[in-house]
Amino acid sequence: MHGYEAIANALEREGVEHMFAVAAEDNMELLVELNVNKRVGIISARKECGAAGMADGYSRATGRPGVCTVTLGPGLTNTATSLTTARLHQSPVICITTELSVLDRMGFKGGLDQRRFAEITAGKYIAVRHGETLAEDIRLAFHHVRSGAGPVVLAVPAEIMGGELDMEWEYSPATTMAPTPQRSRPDPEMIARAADILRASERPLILAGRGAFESGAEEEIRALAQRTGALLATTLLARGYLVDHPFNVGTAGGYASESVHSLLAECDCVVAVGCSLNLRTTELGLLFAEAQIIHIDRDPKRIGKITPVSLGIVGDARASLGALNAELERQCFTSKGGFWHDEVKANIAAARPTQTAYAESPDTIDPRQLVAEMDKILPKERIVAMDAGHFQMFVANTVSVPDPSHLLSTLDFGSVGMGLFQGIGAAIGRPDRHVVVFTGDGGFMMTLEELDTAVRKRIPMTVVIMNDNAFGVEVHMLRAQGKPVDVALYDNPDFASVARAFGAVGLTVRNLNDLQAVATKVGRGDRPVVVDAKVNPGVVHEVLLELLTGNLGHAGEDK
Ligand SMILES: Cc1ncc(C[n+]2csc(CCOP(=O)(O)OP(=O)(O)O)c2C)c(N)n1
Ligand SMILES: [Mg+2]
Repeated sequence: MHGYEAIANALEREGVEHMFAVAAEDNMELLVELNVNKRVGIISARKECGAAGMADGYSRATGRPGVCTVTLGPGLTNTATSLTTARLHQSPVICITTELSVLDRMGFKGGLDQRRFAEITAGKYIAVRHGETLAEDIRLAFHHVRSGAGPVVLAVPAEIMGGELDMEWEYSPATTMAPTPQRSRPDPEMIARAADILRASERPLILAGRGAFESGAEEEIRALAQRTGALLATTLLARGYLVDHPFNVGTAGGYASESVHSLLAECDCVVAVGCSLNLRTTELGLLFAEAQIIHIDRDPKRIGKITPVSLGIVGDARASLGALNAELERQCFTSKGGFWHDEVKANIAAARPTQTAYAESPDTIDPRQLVAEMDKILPKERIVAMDAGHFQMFVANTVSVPDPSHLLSTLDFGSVGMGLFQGIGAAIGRPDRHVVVFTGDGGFMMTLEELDTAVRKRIPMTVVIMNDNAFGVEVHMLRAQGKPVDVALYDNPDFASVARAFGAVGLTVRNLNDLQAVATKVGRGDRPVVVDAKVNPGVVHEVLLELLTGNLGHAGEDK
């Protein structure tokens, strides 16, 4: 048996259904074997950063390992930004590459210390040592990513990949080694201290992040809010969580409306659960500066990492909140009502649908109006992938998702250009969902080669380019500094024509009328729909304005 046949067998046994790839002389036999004999779908990307980014999007959308393969050396270096993004999100991504024998290393494709490269990007490098350890090394790679430790580069020496294995091949999947996932229970001492803080609080807030959603803590959050009269808020990544709760004010931080913002600023205690308490949520730490913060997370390294807290509780969100509820019950605690008053409820309800006065212009659409209209047009069962840029703030304000697991934010590494890759990967993993990618014109131009992959794979996704003919963030920053903005201005090609040349549907939007054509195309057919939305470059998001002027404490629009 050849090494590539053994690897294909292992991947099949691990349940891999799709392989994101850029073929080269060192991995092509593996790809053929997977495709022909194992019926694993091969998603051939145009460039390695795309393949790795798609594997990341696939894993985010499905929760399963996303596997990609690239050639050694330059193929691997091309994955740098995608693997770093995956590491910062702790995505279960396995990137399979090869290694040259020691003698070859100085020559063709050899000028890279792959271990060092992989350790600073993906975080982990597993080099297969011998044919005899191949099974163990592959199993270790799957065990690593399934344990939540983030991505790994698995490097197979070229002579093992292409050579004959001198042994019986047997593979048992990594899942057989892993313990059943367990909930980590909090220390009762810490729970008692949290109860003390909550008893002394008059206006508590429960701030729920993606971790709370993933741990299934909804019932416990509702019960704790009822018991303490707490206000509820979520992080941006937990968008879509607890939306029907009358005391949920929506996204905390800069995206909150003025009235909601004042409510948040009144809190004297924050139970932050399953969230990072990043600077956007806390408005550079100013929003909850006076409050006692209880931070609950199963990973002790995340507690208090960005924002100082009064008490850290290491534990699963659901188990910890359950214990906190039980402790307050044991103490027969009844709150004085906290935020749970009709007036607050009415304020929250009134703050929700903000009627925005949109900027009028003959050739462009207000970005807020565009996102609001797209929110109505897009199928409800959607996955939203947001690229990074000024435009993303409008998307974050308004676009809705069925629950937090349907929102892919690529901001982990702050890189522009991950949105299209992750959207394609998500669409491959979740064909039952409509994927929409929101990107800027700058981000699209950095990544448009993968539009070809979406067309080739007949993915009926939607790509909305919020086109201001600029690196908008830089333009607004330069302008705020009184400097010329030319370095950040770009004349773009006609994206609708570009899309059609790729074989996608291409549409241009300058006004509400143009959106009617979009509504007739989205979610139909077997091709991507690319919307070149000419957005009004004069509309600057309030969160960006705050950052530029340093005038924090003011609010954005909507929720
Ligand atoms: C890979 C990468 N390059 C550059 C940047 C710096 N940067 C941040 S936002 C931005 C503008 C991107 O332009 P566009 O996609 O058109 O979005 P806009 O801000 O115009 O809405 C740039 C270049 C970055 N974050 N990542
Ligand atoms: Mg732009």
